[in-house]
Amino acid sequence: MKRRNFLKKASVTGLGLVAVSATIISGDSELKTSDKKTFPSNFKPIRPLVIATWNTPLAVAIAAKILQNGGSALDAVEQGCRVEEANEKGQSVGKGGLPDRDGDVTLDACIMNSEGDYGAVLGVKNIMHVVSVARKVMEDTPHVMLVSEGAEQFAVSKGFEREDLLTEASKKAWEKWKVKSEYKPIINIENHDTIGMLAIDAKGNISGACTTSGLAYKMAGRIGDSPIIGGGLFVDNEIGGASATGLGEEVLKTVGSFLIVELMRQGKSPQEACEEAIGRIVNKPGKDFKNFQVGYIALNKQGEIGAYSIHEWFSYNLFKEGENKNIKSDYFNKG
Ligand code: SD4
Repeated sequence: MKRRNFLKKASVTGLGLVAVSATIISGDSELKTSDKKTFPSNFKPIRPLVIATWNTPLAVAIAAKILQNGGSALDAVEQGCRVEEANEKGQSVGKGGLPDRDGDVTLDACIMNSEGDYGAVLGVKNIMHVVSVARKVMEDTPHVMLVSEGAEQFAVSKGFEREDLLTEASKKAWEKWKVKSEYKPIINIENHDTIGMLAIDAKGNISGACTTSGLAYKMAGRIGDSPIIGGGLFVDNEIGGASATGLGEEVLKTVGSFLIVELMRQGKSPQEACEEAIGRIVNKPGKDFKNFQVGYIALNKQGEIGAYSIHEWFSYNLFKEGENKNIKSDYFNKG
C-alpha cells in the first residue's frame, strides 16, 4: 500500500493520527516531516545544552561539565541524574525517596541514547543508582527492561551495592502518613522531584534519562511513567527529546514524551509540543485535573527548548551558552 493511501486509511480508522496530521498539513506523502521546520542558513544549533526537570542545579552542572569537556550526552545525563539519586533531601528520587504504602522504597529509571537504544529498571529496592543500572541493562543485556528482584540481582552482579534507601526523614513522613493512610497525589513537591534530563553534546547527539521513587505511598508494585519508553522519556536523535514529571498515570495514558517528539517531527516547536501534550490531558472529557500535576520538558535538535505544566510551580534547570539557570515553567491552569 502506498504511504499516502495508508495514511488516508489510518485517518478513517483513527490510527496513526500523528502521521495523518503531518500529511494533511503538507499534502506530500513522501514528506520527511522533520525537515519541515526551516532555519536560516547561518543558524547555529545551540550546543552543548542540558535541560532537567525541577530545581536541579547541581545535577545540571555535573552534566554540563561533562559536555564542556567533550563528553557524550549519554554520560552527561547518567551522571547528572546520579546527583539527585544520591541527594537524600530529594524525597522523590533515589536514596531518601518516599516509600510505598508498605514502607518500601522502590525506584524506577530509564535511559535512552542517540542510537535509539533504551534500558530501564522498574520497582527496584536497595540500589541507589538505578539510572546506571538502566544503562547496564541497555548496554550489557539483550533486553530493555528488568523488574524488581531480577533487576536488583542484575545490579548486584554488576557490582552495585545493596543499601537501605529509607532515610529517617522519609520513614517519619511515612509513619505520619500511615495514621490516616489517605492516598492522594501530591501536586508539586517543589524544588526536588523526579528528575528527567535531556542533553545535546558537542557532536549534536541527544540522550535522555529519567529516575524516580515514583509516587509517595503508592500501592506496592505500582509503576508510573518514568521508566517507560515514550511515557516519562523519549529521544529521537533526528528530532529531539522529551521528559515528564508528575502523575505518571496521566502521562502514560497519553504517551506524553513520545507524543511531544512526534509533534516536533511534524514541525512544532518544543514549547508548542509540550503545550499540546498537556492539552491532551486537560481536555479529556470530564477530566478533573485540579488535583494532579504533570510537567513536561523538551528540546529539539537545533537546541530550542520547551516546558509546560498543568499547574503553577513546575520549574526546570537549563544549561545553555555557559549559564545554568532555574526557570519557572509556563502553565495551563491560570484559574
Ligand atoms: C511517577 N512521574 O511515578 C512519576 C512521579 C513524579 O513528580 O514525577 N513525581 O508517576
